[in-house]
Amino acid sequence: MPTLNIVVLNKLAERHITVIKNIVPLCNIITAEPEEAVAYMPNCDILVTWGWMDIRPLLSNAPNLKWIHALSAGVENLITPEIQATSAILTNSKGIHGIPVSEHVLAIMLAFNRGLNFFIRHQMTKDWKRAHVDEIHAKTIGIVGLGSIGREIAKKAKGLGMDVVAVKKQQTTELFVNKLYPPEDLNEMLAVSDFVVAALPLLPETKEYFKLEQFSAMRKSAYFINIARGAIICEADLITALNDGLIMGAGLDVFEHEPLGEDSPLWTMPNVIITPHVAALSPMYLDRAVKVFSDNLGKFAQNGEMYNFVDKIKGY
Ligand code: OXD
Repeated sequence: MPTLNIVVLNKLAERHITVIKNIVPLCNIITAEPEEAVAYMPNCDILVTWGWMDIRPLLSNAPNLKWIHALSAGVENLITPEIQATSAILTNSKGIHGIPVSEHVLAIMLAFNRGLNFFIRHQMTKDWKRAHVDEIHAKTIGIVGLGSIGREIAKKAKGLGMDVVAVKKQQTTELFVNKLYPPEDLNEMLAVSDFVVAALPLLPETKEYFKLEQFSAMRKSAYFINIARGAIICEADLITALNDGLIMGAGLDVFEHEPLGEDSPLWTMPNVIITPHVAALSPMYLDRAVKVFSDNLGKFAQNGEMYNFVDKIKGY
């Protein structure tokens, strides 16, 4: 096997290099910013990037490129005609997000129920104001999309005494879910949920999956949480739902346009918690992502069966 040239568009710690070299000792690993990476592309066999990066400028002089790997689960900026035209395979890091994203969802649910969105705002003005606080115990969480993230959310919610319902295409047996609904019964599930969590991948068929009809089907006392992708919802309809009191509040980590524009009314709504697309982040993120990459690298080097393939046309 000739030496593999791997270009990584992210800094790596020494321990990450060691993990990769333990799997495939015969490799050169170059970490570079996208602008510097151009110089390394003529010899590059494998490009490790993020799904939100625009790598098109790197492709024009990359005759040996065989594999593009995303350190993220999302690959939205990698599904382009330029990348589709290459013979390189595409993989992602799906499967490593369950722990941080589920903790993020719990943090948002607890924050709303214990009034933190209200209390933190009043702390700024030293205002001793009490407000209604509640328990999440025995509340119902409705999870839309039961992949590895949805399942981890279900497990943790169940552990906190919540009733868990979910929407899923295949009616599988799920250890932590009380009731599964088929996609056509989405609105029925929304009507029984105190918290609705969107954990769906963004695909052509899940674009604007949540519109005014879905927000109207939710309870007026319910909270909507989006840790998937902004385009899963119609943001204008969510704003209407919040303004008209169709739902109680929203916890949003992802937006139609990121960063969220300064003029978005969502910023100043007291019943909205905004986080800047950080739900999956954790000090452990890169360790886990490098493990996925290096496991797959071992298979690539041995012509074994790789995993986490992304169809470059379909986008998933
Ligand atoms: C991802 C994310 O796609 O964190 O990995 O959103």
